[in-house]
Amino acid sequence: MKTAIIGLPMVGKTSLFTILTGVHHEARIGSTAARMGVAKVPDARLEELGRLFAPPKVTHATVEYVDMPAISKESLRDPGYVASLRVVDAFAQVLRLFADDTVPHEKGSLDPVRDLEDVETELILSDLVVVEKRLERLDKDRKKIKNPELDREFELLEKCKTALERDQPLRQLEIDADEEKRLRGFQFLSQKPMLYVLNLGEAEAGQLHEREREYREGPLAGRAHTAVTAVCGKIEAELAELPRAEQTDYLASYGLAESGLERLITATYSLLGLMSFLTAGEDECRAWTIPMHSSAVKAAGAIHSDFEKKFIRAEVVNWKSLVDLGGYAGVREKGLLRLEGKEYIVKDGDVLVIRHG
Ligand SMILES: Nc1nc2c(ncn2[C@@H]2O[C@H](COP(=O)(O)OP(=O)(O)O)[C@@H](O)[C@H]2O)c(=O)[nH]1
Ligand SMILES: [Mg+2]
Repeated sequence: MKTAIIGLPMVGKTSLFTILTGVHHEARIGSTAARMGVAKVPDARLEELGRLFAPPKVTHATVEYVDMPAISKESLRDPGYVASLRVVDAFAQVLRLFADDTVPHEKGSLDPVRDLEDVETELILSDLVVVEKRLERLDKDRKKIKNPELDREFELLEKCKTALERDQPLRQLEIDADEEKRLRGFQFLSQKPMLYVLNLGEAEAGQLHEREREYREGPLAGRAHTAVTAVCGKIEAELAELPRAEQTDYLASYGLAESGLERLITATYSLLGLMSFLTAGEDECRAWTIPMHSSAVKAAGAIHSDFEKKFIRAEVVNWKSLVDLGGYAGVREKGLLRLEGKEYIVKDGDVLVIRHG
């Protein structure tokens, strides 16, 4: 699962990417290369299970981030740049709210809603080119051969075209599962789920949650398949340099209770429709990523394809019960370790033991 960090120049994309993934790279101005890094999904449940079982390995779920050079008309004309955007599952768009005279803003003033509309327009125009080309092709083909499949695709793309011409991103289009499937191959940019990341200045750090709510309920409300989160890039960067023991105090000095990065990663994870289940034992405690509403047999497959093929049963217990009762013997005694079959829908925070042939 990949999320591209996108936005205008000088809004803090690369800074955020570096703090999220710990990947440093020298700035290559004008380069259109996308750069990849991996972030651990913070998980307090996993940490507690790790304390209980004390295994040599505690393995977090991960999300992949791609640091993209700024979005512009020019960059979107570069096929390599567009290809890097197409393959991701979601976008995190950094919106600049921090003021800093030493770092000029492309447009000369701070206006995050203007900025996001500008980026949206570029994504929409890029999709419109693809839609129009395909419609032309379909038009020719339909004159040669009668095929209801072609007609259906034509109608669907007409619907997309109408939306795009009205300046509406495709993620807002109401489509059914069949239409979703037909559109998937195009990897339209304006169809990707979007996380808006408000990058605040230090002075506003204490009002992080208020600002986030203000935008979520105000100008960013009612946009399908989007989410909003606020961070203070400068503070996060300084935080990343501090030993863990000092981090809480440092956050508190700005009136903050938790790191914004953890919320950013969690928001990405849920925007992508993902959740995690856990496995826990003396060898390893680990969080695994699966789509929400996955069955036990699919969860088994996330661990190993053989587990999916030779699945017999899953033993399931909530992580909290396991921690509170001090391990498997405790939950078994209380009858809290349940046997579930293939079709069981795994819940966030379930600990699974897969029985397989
Ligand atoms: N004051 C302040 N400066 C920032 C913040 N985030 C980034 N910058 C600065 O803005 C400049 C551009 O940052 P960068 O992350 O490279 O932006 P990008 O062009 O969007 O990738 C750098 O000089 C950063 O130090 C922030 O949250 N506050
Ligand atoms: Mg950058």
